[in-house]
Amino acid sequence: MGTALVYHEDMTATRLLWDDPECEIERPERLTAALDRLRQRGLEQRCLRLSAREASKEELGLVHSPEYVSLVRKTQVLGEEELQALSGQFDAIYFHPSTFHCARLAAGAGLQLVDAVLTGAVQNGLALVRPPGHHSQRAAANGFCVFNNVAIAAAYAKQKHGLHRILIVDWDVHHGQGIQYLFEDDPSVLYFSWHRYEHGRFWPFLRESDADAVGRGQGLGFTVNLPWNQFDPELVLVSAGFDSAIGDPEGQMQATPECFAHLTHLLQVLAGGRVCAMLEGGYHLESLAESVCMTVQTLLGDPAPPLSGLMVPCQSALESIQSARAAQAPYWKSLQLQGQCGQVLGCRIPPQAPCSGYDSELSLDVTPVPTSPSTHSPEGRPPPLLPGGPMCKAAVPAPAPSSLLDQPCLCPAPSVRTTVALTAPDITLVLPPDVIQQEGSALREETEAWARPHESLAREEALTALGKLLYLLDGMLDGQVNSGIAATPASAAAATLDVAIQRGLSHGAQRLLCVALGQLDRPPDLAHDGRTLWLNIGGKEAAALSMFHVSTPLPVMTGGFLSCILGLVLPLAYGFQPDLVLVALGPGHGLQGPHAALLAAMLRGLAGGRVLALLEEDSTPQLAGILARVLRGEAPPSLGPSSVASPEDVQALMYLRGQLEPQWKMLQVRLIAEAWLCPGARLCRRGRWGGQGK
Ligand code: X5A
Ligand code: ZN
Repeated sequence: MGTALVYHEDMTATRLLWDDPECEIERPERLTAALDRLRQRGLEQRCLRLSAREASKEELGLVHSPEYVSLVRKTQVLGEEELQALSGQFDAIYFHPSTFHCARLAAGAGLQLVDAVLTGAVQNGLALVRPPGHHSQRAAANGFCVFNNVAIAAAYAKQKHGLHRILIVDWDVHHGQGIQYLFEDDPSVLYFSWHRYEHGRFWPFLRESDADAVGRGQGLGFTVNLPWNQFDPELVLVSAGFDSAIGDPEGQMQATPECFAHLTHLLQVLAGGRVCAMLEGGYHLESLAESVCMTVQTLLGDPAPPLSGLMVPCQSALESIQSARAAQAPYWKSLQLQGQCGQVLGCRIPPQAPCSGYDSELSLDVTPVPTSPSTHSPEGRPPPLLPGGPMCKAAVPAPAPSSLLDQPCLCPAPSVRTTVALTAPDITLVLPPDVIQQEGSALREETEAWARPHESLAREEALTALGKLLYLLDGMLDGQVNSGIAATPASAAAATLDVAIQRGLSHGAQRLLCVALGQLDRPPDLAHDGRTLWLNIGGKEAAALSMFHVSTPLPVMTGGFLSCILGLVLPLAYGFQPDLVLVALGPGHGLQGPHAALLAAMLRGLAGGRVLALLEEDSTPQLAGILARVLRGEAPPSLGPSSVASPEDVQALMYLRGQLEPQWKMLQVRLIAEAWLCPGARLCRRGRWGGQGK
């Protein structure tokens, strides 16, 4: 449906006229560097270009006082000395004669983006603006921010479009205290911010930036200071600051540009993909330009490049997340449930920060597991054979900022994004136009050779399906096709999956993640060499037979399914860093289209989007269609009002997390996100939307 890019050249006019080391980093080149890079990459050309308009007085009045707006208006006619004197009344602010015009364009750009997304003209978009907005308050400029662009957009989406639940994600390195103040008693706007804090020693040095600020009045629980979130929102606004990116002089953090692709990708499963990002901070021009490209590329639906580096949460991050969970627990049921289970099972944050993505030594093994660190530690991996695999950027431990930025991304986009290789032709009817219907098949002889050991593959229909699957898989492994869907007769599902795994491993995949839904047993001859992570959702009971062989029952409730994906599948998948993902919907998988779509959409964040979905031949055309759309980059449909996880769901999840946490460090992250995914999860809230589901 498209991505909007909202911009106006006039916004490069405002600049610092005097000497001020604190403010000089907020300069016009921030916009031109980002835009130039978008052009160079051909990304700008793929967007719907919108020219920013000025926000009106009434629109600014949605969050600012009339007195403040007229104060800023008057700066247009002030001389340099007066401008400097007025600027000095605020913290980290400079005014320029063009400030009022620029700030109105910046706010207006956000409104245009919201209009474009909410009228369905586009799916999502980015507003490239300055001055930024998230520090600005009802009657005060602050931290380079004059009007609060994102807050105005949220108030406008409520007022003009009648929305009731808006999520604001603020990934700028600074706390957007301005947005927090404006919505702290408003339960219809969930403000989530992660930011550098340093126990109050990082700008803006505020006590209320800590995790225990949770909102007030009706808005208790709707201010979340720290990591990730959601409450089945209708719209996602992003305060997209890139000053947490590597090389930034303000933030001094280490986020690689790829991180922003993943943040964007994770947000795209919310609100039916309606994501409006607006530029906030970001002061290292190179890093800013790259990070903006990653964001736009992901908004356009391209798969996120694999993350480099160690997948290990650091101790202080774990502590921060824990504080935020503790502070939020009174307001969100699922946090309470899991808190209890976690204690019972003794899952706590370990005292020492671990040093590798996952430990090769296994304590709970029933089956033998590999112990050679060279196969298991991310540092010692063999180079990938696949184009665009996780090692395509030659990840090294603790990469130096400059070397990371110097390396061009070596992940070429395959010429074909998604291919569907189905045996029942009527399914083509529901496919999007750019999804290719595969005609080809692997050579008959080769197919037969792969099928020989499997009785269930002897039948002609099974062989035909296998030939198509092998052809598709080879296309993916050779880098011609990014993702695909194949089908097989139900009776041959397990054997077909077995062959797909063997073929993938022998044809270049270094690490293969297999997510098997329904009654699919782990292939008996699968080697325990750590190259395959087998995850069965639909087993009889929760069991971790080894760190690479995990089985869990299909969750009963939608909330349980979400927790399973967010709290188990994704942490394991991100820790494993596969370069190929197989997701198989086997006999009795019981998944509805939207659930399957969400799973596929989230798995698409792995392996550069190299995901092959295997369906049963008698699956509905709708299921194939929805998966094809998600795999080519469309947002999955919203799950709608959903139930919280059942006690059994929570227990299975907590049991597995407890078992696997010593090996898979990503599991140490205690999620906050899942609490917001279910409207029913809200505690202590009547009226508004608390009791009525939506
Ligand atoms: C938007 C933004 C930062 C102000 C830092 C002042 N403002 N030291 O990133
Ligand atoms: Zn910032």
